[in-house]
Amino acid sequence: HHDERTFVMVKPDGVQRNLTGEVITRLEERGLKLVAAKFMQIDEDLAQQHYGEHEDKPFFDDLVEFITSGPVMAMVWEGADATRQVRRMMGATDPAEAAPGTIRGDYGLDLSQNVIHGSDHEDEGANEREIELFFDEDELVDYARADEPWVYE
Ligand code: YYY
Ligand code: MG
Repeated sequence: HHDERTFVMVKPDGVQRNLTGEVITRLEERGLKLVAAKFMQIDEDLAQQHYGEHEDKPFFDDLVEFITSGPVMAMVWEGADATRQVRRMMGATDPAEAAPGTIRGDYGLDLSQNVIHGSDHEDEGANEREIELFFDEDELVDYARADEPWVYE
């Protein structure tokens, strides 16, 4: 199956640092398919829902403030093992520990300003929950990418 979907977001720091195109290019060139995108500013309510799992953590208020501090590019990407593969491309949560070659390892230095969000592949159903939170079903575009026969056997 090549149709696993995952939620990806270029965070406010990534947008301000003009890394939106770079993130999209990396995912595109890997063979993942963009099926939805929305350039938007997250309000406090959506931020608290999106990061609900962290509401008891000491960094929660700062996290909500940061993610609502400027526009983000919210996206849905599709492909084989997409959730885990995007996480591998993102690198570790802390950019200081993320391997060079990963998005966080190449573009970040600070734990809270780590450029990109991707659904957690170890949290069952997180991808579908996050997609639903940000997109209506009819905003997901169903199409074939011309290079698919060259990406998948
Ligand atoms: O999924 P991921 O973004 O890699 O990390 P999470 O553990 O879900 O934390 C969400 C978000 O919170 C993280 O991207 C940065 C921020 N954060 C923080 O500011 N301080 C921490 N100690 C842990 C996470
Ligand atoms: Mg997470």
